[in-house]
Formats: sequence, C-alpha cells, structure tokens
Amino acid sequence: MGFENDGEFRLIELVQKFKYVDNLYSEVNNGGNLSIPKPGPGNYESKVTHAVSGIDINIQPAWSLYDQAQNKRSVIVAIIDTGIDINHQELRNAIWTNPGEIDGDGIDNDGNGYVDDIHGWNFYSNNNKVFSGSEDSHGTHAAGTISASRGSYGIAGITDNNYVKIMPLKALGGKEGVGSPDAVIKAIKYAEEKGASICNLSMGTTGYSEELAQTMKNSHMLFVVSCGNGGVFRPWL
Ligand SMILES: [Ca+2]
Ligand SMILES: [Ca+2]
Repeated sequence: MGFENDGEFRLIELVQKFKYVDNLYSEVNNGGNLSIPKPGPGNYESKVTHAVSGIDINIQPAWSLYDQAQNKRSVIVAIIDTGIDINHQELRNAIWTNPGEIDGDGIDNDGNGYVDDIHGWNFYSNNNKVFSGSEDSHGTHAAGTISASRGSYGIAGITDNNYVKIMPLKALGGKEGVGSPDAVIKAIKYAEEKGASICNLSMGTTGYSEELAQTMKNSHMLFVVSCGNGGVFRPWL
C-alpha cells in the first residue's frame, strides 16, 4: 500500500496481535510454527481504509528518472534480520556474492573470520546458512520490499536489483524472530567490512544497548530502522 495510494487501500489486520519481548525481535508468533500467524479465517480481518490520495512514495517518477540515468552506481544493502530466501525467484538476482570467498571449500578465503560466507552470514546460528525456512519469512519480506525484481511475477521492490544488492545477515531466528544485541553488532561490523553502505534494521527492542548504539554511531553506513511499531514510548529515543 506504500507504493501507490489512490485514496483507499485494503488493510489486512492480524487478529493475533504482536506482543513485546525483552530482546530484539522482528515479529512474534504466539504458538504456531511460522513466524507469522498461519492463514485462516480466524486469523485475519480485512477492511477498507480511506486515505488522502497521493500520499505515497511516488515511486513511478523515481523509476523513470533512475532508468534514464547514464551512470548507475552499485550499492550493497545489508539486511540484518531473520534470514532471507536467497533462491526465491524474485530475489535471486538481488543477492550479494562475496567476491573474496570460494564457496564450499571449508576455507576462510578472504580472511574475515567467517568460513564460506559466500552470501553473507548467519550470526544467529554462527554458520553460513542464511535461509532456514519458514522462520526466515520476515527477512525475505524486507528483501522483497527493497529489491524484488521488477517486471517479474508478483511484487516489485523499490530498487533496481541489477545495481542494488542485498547482503543477507541473519541475526534473528527461532519461531519468534528474536536475537541478541551481540549478534546484531557483529552483523553491523561484518556489513561495514564487506562494503555495505546501507544497513536495514527492521526490528525493535524494549531494551537499550550502549554497545549497539555506539556501533551504529561509529559506522559510516546509513541505517534504516523501524520506528513506532507497537507504539511504545522510550524516553531515550
Ligand atoms: Ca570469509
Ligand atoms: Ca571458502
């Protein structure tokens, strides 16, 4: 609904509400096996919401300008989240590949401390598996919003994934999409060292980590973070 607002949109509301946890989280499931509630007649409510037409990100003119541009620069966007389905047909062309790493040889070829990190790293489980199935739906969703292929089937991301590549860094996991500040800090440092210039953090926390705050402050990357999910007020923000 953010791409084009023509005055009304259908809002799908989850009946099963989010809850707060004492750690970083993406979204919370109250007992099912998926990180979003299972589809079913009792799980969703649908209603039409009226809005002011044109209040959207106005993406079509931006695409036109971008497509006309002669010199497009390559940009790496690190997504620190749950994992990402890197083989999804909408995302295959969008996934960053580590140019200094040889896949599957059991050797840390680029010497960054991570073995076979060919498409990012899993800081939740400390391995190179950046997609573990249904628990990684949230990160896959975020990647799609940023860089799903245009002109393919299904949705379109806001960027041209011929130039904008996604670096999958899994720091949240399990059925509740929870992770530690330490995992996020390590992922931020990884992203910076491997050339990301934008870092997406679609997550929230009810706690404060001075080390995480300083890591972000000392980074040269642009951080895009979620804000206001759940409406909790924190005075330090
Ligand atoms: Ca490596
Ligand atoms: Ca290797």
